Amino acid sequence: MLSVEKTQCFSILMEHKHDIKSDFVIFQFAIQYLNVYQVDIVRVITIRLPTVDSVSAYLQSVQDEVATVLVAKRTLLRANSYYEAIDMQTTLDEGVKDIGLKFGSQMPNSKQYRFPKEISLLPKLLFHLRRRPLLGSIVGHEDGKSVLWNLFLNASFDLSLRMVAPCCLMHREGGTFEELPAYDLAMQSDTAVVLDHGNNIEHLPVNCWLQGAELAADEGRNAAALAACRTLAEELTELQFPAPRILAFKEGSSESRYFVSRLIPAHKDPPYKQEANFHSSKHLTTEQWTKLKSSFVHFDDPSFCEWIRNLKVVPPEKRRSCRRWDLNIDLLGVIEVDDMAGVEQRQNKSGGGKYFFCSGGKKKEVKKETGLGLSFTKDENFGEWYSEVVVNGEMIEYYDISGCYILRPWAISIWEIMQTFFDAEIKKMKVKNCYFPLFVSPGVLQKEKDHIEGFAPEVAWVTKSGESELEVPIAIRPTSETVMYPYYSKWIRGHRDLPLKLNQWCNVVRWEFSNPTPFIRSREFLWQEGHTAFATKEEADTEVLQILELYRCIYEEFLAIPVTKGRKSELETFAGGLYTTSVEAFIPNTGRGIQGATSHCLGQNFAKMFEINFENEKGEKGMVWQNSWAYSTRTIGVMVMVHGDDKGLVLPPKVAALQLIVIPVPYKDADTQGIFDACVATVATLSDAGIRAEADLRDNYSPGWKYSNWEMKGVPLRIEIGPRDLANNQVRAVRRDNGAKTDISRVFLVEQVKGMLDKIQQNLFDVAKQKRDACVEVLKTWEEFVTALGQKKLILAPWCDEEDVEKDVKARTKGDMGAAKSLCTPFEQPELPEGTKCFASGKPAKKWTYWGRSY
Ligand code: 87F
Repeated sequence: MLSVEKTQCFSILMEHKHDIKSDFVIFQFAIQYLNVYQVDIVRVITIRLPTVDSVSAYLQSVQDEVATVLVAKRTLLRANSYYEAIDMQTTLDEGVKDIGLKFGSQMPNSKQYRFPKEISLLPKLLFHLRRRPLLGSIVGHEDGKSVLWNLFLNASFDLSLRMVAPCCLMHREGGTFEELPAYDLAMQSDTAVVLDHGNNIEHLPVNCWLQGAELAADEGRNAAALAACRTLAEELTELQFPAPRILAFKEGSSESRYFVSRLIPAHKDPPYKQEANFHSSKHLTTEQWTKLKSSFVHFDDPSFCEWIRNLKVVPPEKRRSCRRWDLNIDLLGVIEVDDMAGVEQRQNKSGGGKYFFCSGGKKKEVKKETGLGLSFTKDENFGEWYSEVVVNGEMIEYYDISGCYILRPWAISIWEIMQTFFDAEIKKMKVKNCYFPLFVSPGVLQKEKDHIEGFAPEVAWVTKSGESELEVPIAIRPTSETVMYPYYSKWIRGHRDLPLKLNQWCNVVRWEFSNPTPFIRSREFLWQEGHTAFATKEEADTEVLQILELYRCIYEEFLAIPVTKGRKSELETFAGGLYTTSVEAFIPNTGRGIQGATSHCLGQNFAKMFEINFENEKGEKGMVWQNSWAYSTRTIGVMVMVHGDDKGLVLPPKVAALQLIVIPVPYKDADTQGIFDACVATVATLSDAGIRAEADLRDNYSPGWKYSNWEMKGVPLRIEIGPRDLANNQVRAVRRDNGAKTDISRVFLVEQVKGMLDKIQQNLFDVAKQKRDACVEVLKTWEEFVTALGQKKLILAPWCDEEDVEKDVKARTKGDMGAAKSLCTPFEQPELPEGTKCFASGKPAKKWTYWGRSY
């Protein structure tokens, strides 16, 4: 176990506003390890403890310093109002300071204290939590982001849920509530989950642990249930300060499903996700990392679970009798349910609404519900935003193997649209599709040592079948040069066998170790790989550029993403090849370049290695010239990153599975059937015209819910049809890209919609280009380079084109964010005046090259 002695810094954070009057305290502190293995690591411990009743036991069981925190907490718990609590803040701060002064000294300009002394209990409590404090942030769709969740899942499922949700109630038709075992609850499809609402940044003073409510309810059918839950929650929290905020999940919404899925133990965050939370740990060697990890008590360490159990977290005293949800819970999840017989009707004093507890009642008030969007914004937390968008937009589901993701139909349909285009184009070029096996024998893999050398750690191997070791392990293709070329050698004899142009659509596996990201860096991905062989270099050169143009087309015309065509530097050229060309995109939010697709001229390197020879017309022997080229599902990730916004995905019409969604908006006394019929007719008209359109006629969701849902999924155009539209023979069209609303007469529906889809496609490209161009910095000196890099720019600089200089640039820019490198030398070169110097070496510059950090 890592001794706290080694820590340089210890800060105590206390949540003081959120648990007033609760019988629990949420006790949280952070330990920051500075310069341990040269990285800063913050561990935050969040623990929920009953204090009011049993502080004395804690004082005995925990060390002084921890006890002091609890005592300070307790002081606060005496507050009767928010204002009193604020006043107590001073007392509390003093308490924290005392702890700091007692055990260490405050760091200059910081709230942190140096702790020279070993505090032996603390490492036991170490827990990963990088995000906002409090257990509450686990609830709702942020939960997946919190490693802390695993604690609950490992502590026992029932208990886990109960730690965040002291009572789990299911709403029954007719306004009754029934307590439900947590596990059943997770499996329910139309359940109202009453949970603590958690810590919400916009609602700081509304966190109470026992009576908050988080609802999962099916809107249409269960709007009433929702209202009942709200009423119940209000009633329950009537005496509570601060009052709870009630959030609602709708059954079937992605948030709700995500939430429910997180309740099932199999969905716990895989370790790589936890590791991903500690970006700075990238710089650790594997050994250091292993050592560091083993130094901490891990969430799934049995002793930790044991320790948690030993805390004997007890729920509060029964607050009101005759309540179905008055439970006594011990740590193993044993529940004693209070007397639950009888029907009880309660008046909701605050809202005036009624709810009926237990059977037989009816509630009367239906309140408007809260919509849930993304919990991270693109500008503030790009990484989290991205993960959330791909999941909530239903492109990706996380899988329990690190770096592997489930590609859901919504993503695959985009892939298929690009595939249809590209496949037809290469067929026009006389490329034929084929399929080679997934497995590679070690022999051929080793044959091309130069090319494989740097990649070897990423090659995955099959070593066993059942329980028996394979005699010879088999590699899984990371790319197919070594799989295909032995057969090229066999199939190519004379000039009549040339050119040989093959392509395959397949998956490849590269066992990446750096931070996996859906679509962008995954251990298995889909791609097409083209492998061609020609008699002459000229033919090969021509094809390299033809293919590159198709890649540009995919990015710019399908995905609406501006790219730069160019050539890779020597250092960045594929080791087995002669030269590499690529299309390069840029992500303004992160200031990183991203290689979109590559088209290589392999020269004759592989031909030499694999003896791919032919005889020309004159009977002379020659070696073939080869190319290889690929684009992958990474394209989809770039699209999400470039166009997505705070409402979710934004799909360019050309790649969207659904270009348009029609939503009926029936008001109370409207001609609902008429509206539904108009929706169906609208879809039929548009579909006949080749527009990918559907109507969302589900009767269990409100129009508002549907709007957000399809916005999250990025459908380019929404058509709403309400009573007014029906009367005027029109529809209302709302653009996803800019929110613009237009009323369209149904007479001109097809033309207008086509026009709008074209405009959306163009606008997405224009906006993306404008954003990218605004990031381009043309510069000439090292100082300017360093400044621009710090400002997340895409740098265009004159370069001497020397490999050592690029290595030097990498070395000089190394750091937490990763080093800068050359991205490409654009084919379109600005003028390079005589005497221009290289920005990095001062030698005469030969070309303009793009530089930056990259994915
Ligand atoms: C990882 C493990 C083993 C990239 C790898 O770009 C081998 C490799 O050869 C490897 N990662 N590469 C380079 C792939 C080059 C080339 N292959 C055909 C392409 C286009 C398609």
